[in-house]
Amino acid sequence: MEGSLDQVHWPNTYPDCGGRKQSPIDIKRRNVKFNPDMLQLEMTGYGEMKNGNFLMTNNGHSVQIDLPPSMVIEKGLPAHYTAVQMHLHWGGLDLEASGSEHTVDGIRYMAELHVVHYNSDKYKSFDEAKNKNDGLAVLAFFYEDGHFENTYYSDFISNLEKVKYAGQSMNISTLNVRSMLPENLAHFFRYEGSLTTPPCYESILWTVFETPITLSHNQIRKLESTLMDLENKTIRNDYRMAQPLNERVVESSFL
Ligand code: GRE
Ligand code: ZN
Repeated sequence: MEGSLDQVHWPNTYPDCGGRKQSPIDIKRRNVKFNPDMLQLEMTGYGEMKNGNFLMTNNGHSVQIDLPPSMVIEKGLPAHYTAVQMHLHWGGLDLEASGSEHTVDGIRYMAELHVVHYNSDKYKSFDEAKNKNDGLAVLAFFYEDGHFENTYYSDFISNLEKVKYAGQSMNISTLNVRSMLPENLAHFFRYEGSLTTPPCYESILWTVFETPITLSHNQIRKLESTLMDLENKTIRNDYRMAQPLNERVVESSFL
């Protein structure tokens, strides 16, 4: 979709993209502030769901799975947040390009998962919440490559072939989001930011987990090479460059 050159012009059309609380950011460990009051998240309904109807879509710039309202973050955030969708951002085949949006001390990971939620204590829907400053919470996870196939991703990776072209979608009947996350959820960073695509609303409380998810080299390669955009070009490098931190502080749950 947007090459990194176009990103500079986003604020012309979408003023929020030029705001002071934009995402993603480079997380600099030495500037992070430990907050011992930040507790591990408690999620309900993230485990195995059977006989469901979960839509998986190639929207032309990413792959998205719509999530059911039974998935709720009950504790660890300022309100209850209900899941809406998850999607990924990745790099490309050539340049051995990594494609995470957030970086840590300048290091870019292979890819990044966003599990998007809205504040369901205060708002009735994602659409109502998306442009409110307390509207959204996104859980972000990094991917790294390793030697072993991550079997919790086998179905997801093979389904990519079925939504190869922009606009295609399919139904998934079994989904276990918890199994697609790292085992250790204790270490995370938190800060106030924005959507990483236009209109860049500054509505997201970000939780970026330190422990990455490991996929095999082959799985990463399939993620990077399968999906096509509206022009039938491989979707690659669908990440936004790091934005200025400005007056914000990044907190961590760990020392
Ligand atoms: C996006 O990539 O467009 C996005 C996020 C997080 C929340 C919502 C959203 O990165 O649309
Ligand atoms: Zn995203």
